[in-house]
Amino acid sequence: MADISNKLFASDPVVLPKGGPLYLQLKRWIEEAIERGAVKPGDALPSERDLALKVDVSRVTVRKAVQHLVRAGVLVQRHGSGTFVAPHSQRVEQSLSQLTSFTEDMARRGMSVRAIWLDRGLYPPSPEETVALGLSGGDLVARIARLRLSGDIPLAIERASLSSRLLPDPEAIESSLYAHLERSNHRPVRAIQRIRAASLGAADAGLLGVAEGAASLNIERISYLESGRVVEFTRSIYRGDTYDFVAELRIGAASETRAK
Ligand code: 16G
Repeated sequence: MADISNKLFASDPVVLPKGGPLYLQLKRWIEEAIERGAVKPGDALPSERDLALKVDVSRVTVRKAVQHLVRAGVLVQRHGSGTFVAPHSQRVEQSLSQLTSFTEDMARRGMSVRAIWLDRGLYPPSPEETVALGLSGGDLVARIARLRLSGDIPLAIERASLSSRLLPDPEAIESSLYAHLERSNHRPVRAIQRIRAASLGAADAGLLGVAEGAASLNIERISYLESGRVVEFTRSIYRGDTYDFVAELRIGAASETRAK
């Protein structure tokens, strides 16, 4: 692993960004060095003593700055071998404002996708499916259940229910449900999602390759056609250790008026 002393101290003497207590200035200086790529994930930080000497601050100040960065996940400490710039996050970020499919989400990140089919077929609907999909007596429901993976890494379990009128032949889906629906002009244009934290039972944990009781994000998506008709009622279980759901928030019209 590379020692970053030379890259870090290229500009001699070190000039810390101004403002706030000294340990925060040092913390920002280290963050900036990481942001501009002067130091890379996996690089070793100089020892506390060397940093204190070079930057001309006390070792207590260095320790405090480093502790804050470790807590923030920017640096990692390995017992006996030192402090390192943390590896890039392996977590997947998904926007909460775009109605996209799993296949599209992964393609955008250059990740390959595949699915292991757990079930697909036509069934008499459960009461919950009848209500969610607005089915009438005698209607059948198309159920598709998949373990979704990128390469060999299982990311989510998805169980989708659709009216058999919109998906009469679940066997015909090749890999993407949304691509299949698009072909028959039934791709949803709007959806409501409900997300809650849960812990995995033995069977789902086994499928996702994590320990029983590990954290998951359980998402229920009900999506609609332009006409307001429900297309899918899908329950997805995402591994809690691989997904970050990201939402962009904007100031509301009422608060904007107040702020003026
Ligand atoms: C996403 C949707 C899921 C939809 C699927 C279609 C969430 C939480 N869920 O995973 O409701 O059925 O995409 O993906 O985002 P596909 O077109 O790749 O089969």
